Amino acid sequence: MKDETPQTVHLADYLPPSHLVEDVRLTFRLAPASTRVLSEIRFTPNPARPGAHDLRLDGEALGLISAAVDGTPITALPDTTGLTLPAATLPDGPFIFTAEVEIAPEDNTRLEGLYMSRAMYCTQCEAEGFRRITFYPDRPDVMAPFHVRIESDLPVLLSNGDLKGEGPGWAEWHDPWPKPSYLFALVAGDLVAHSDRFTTASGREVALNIWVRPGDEGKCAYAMGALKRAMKWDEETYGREYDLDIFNIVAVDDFNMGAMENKGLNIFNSKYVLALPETATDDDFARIEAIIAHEYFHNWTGNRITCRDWFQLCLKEGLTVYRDQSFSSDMRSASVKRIEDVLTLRARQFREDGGPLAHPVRPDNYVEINNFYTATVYEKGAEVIGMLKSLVGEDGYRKALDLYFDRHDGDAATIEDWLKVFEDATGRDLTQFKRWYTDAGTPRLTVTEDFRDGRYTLSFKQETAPTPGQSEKPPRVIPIAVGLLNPNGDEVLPTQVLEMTEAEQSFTFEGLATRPVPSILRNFSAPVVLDRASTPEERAFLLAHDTDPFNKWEAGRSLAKDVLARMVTDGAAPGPDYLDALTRMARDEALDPAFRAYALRLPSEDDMAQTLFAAGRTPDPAAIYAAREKLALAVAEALRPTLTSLHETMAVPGPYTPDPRAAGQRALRLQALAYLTRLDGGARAEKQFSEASNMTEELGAMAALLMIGKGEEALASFARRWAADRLVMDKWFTLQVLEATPAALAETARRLTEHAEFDWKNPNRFRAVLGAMAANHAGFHHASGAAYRLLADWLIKLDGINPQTAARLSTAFETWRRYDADRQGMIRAELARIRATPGLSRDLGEMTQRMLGEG
Ligand code: B3K
Ligand code: ZN
Repeated sequence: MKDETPQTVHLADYLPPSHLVEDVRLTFRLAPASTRVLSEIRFTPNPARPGAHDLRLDGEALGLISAAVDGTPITALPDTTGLTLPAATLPDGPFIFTAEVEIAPEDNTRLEGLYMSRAMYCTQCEAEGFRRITFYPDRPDVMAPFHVRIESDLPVLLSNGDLKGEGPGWAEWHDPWPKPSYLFALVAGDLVAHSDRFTTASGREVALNIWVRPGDEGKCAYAMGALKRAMKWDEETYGREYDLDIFNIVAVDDFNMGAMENKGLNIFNSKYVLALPETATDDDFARIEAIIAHEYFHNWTGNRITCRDWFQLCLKEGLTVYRDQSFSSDMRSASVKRIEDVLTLRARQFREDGGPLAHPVRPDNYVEINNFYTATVYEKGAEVIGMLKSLVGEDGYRKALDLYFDRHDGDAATIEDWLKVFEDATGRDLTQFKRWYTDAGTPRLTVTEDFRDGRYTLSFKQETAPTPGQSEKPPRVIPIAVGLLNPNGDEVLPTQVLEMTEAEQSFTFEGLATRPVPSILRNFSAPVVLDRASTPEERAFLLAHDTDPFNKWEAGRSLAKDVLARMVTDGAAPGPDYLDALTRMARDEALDPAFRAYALRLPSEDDMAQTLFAAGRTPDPAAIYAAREKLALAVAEALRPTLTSLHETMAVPGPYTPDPRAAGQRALRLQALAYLTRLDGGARAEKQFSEASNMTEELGAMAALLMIGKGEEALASFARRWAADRLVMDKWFTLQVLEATPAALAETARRLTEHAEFDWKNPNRFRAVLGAMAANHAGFHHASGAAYRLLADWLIKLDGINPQTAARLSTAFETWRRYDADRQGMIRAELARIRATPGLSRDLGEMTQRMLGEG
């Protein structure tokens, strides 16, 4: 379907709704090609908008059968985006709007609104999918209680809230909590439940169900455990209890993203629910725990308090990511979790912030809001809350959050409301802090130092490069956590948070006997790029002695980056500082194995490209690849005895459990295996592959074999074993693409798109091949441009059926300005080709326009 000429929506144009909704009744008569939706909506004029106003109802791709106001049929006709009821035709006071529409869920390939996934009906309404179900003021600041009746012969019929009645062919649900339409959900299918119970702190009994296809009910125990841990954690940590008698989760195979927090009826991509030791990796288990928690936490941060408009998206997303990160760090190792979160932040958000798609945590304009569910809104949004907490302290944070829940329960709130509760609860002025929400770009923090007469001075300078639409970048308040170490390794100053508010600012520490070694930006206290000249000896010293686990890891990381950067330039072999430091760290049994695994991992190629570009160089993907391969081999050779012993000692005895301790050991063992496979021709990996009793080790061994080009047999046996499991087969597709050599990548990906099991309409499978292709840095940026062309071909094809997923994957091109003129020319040409496609969606249209820098 063609979209109309796209309109830009501006935050500055916000107006409260003309009418409020007091109550909604919906009846669904489900049929794949012709579902009837009957609605009865009680409207009342909004006192916040005095005077008589037209009522605009959103509605897209709806077949209008009939509509009436207080029983009188309306004469207005819908246009392509909705229906306007002229003020003159509306009563002065409350009235009831009724309508009957017809929709075709089986033809809905966009996976927005009501659609079908393998014979099951399900919905996705955030952000603006409800308007594809019926006519409604589809905006988050219109909140109402919903009554829903579902008529269908399917055995399981679900909607939000509590079940009010059911019989053969029907079920009725009532959600007493007023909610915006984006939180509406409906599911109907032949499903079975994995059930449990939870008793809340105040004694409410909650029935918990995870609904899946018959045959999958044995794969839900981990997700259920995670849900119960999340419910308890939110009571203990934020004082938030669940507020309905039933909590349902449904796993769906065709889903555009990870999961959705619909009130009382969360809908999940099955990938983030189903897990058994033999089908899911340790990383999968960790992600399931995090996403189950994330969606559950939205019940308070998102549902009970929602967003006034979509510009405020970070109000619920940044906060909820912050909450799920804190939950995971309480459940697991906090320091390892922090390393993982920063790796993601740099890989996705810094990348976004440094290119044409840079936007503030709270954007002020959009064409298609689905394009703003970004790493900036989510991950940087979470970092901003972490900074706020370190500025106001633990107690201040708790007081502010209590006030937020008290003051805004039931509201559709804004970032101004959010900051105001912090100001009121702590007395702190947050005017300058607000820039973190309104200004895009990653500040670069340059550090210089001076030591004389026992006085040690750290001087900082902050600079943020211009971003699209924002040329001025006034200084922000930056919390810089600093500790000082003596040259003998003792800490002379434990962590202290310096508050930088000026463009340039110095901080002095008195009474030091010797020049200290600073540990700056501990625990990554602000999302900035730290620029400080340092010697390899000093980095090795911090890797050995820093008491802050994050900075300890960071020291090893920057050491590796320095080594790699030199190797890229002059092919130099890695120096002994790095290899010795790495050996000592790998052998240090006082360190968590998961930490050691991360410290042994080399910086990714994309990370190196980002780093070189930020340092004013043009990254050469082929040179980065070659240098990284060479470094990996050098590490393998230099650490061979250590790695051999780690591969043996880190084997976890007994049956598989997904706990963080065992997972950390497996991660370290697999890291050792990956290096050793470069030396032993694959002997260990083959053995491990054939003996593996869990997916983590099976997949890790297969990856090692593919890496040295010896994976054919493993691939074949893996495919035989897992042919019937879609989620496991996604991994089979992905791994071949990720491990393809740069020259073979495009052809490997193309061949896989012709595989009988390549279902391009399933987002998981599409991403498993084309998303993975973009993640293979040297292959994607191969000088032939073949991968660029292949991706563009597929985006154009997918855009016609699923614009949201196409637009999301187009971000593979967002880094184009980093590279040389030839690559820039090729990518620009692909973006222009996409842009010129007739009937291009608003989603992909906006993305290509922004990436091309057309405004
Ligand atoms: N709120 C949903 C995301 C909806 C995305 C719409 N394009 C999941 C989440 O963040 O929890
Ligand atoms: Zn969320």
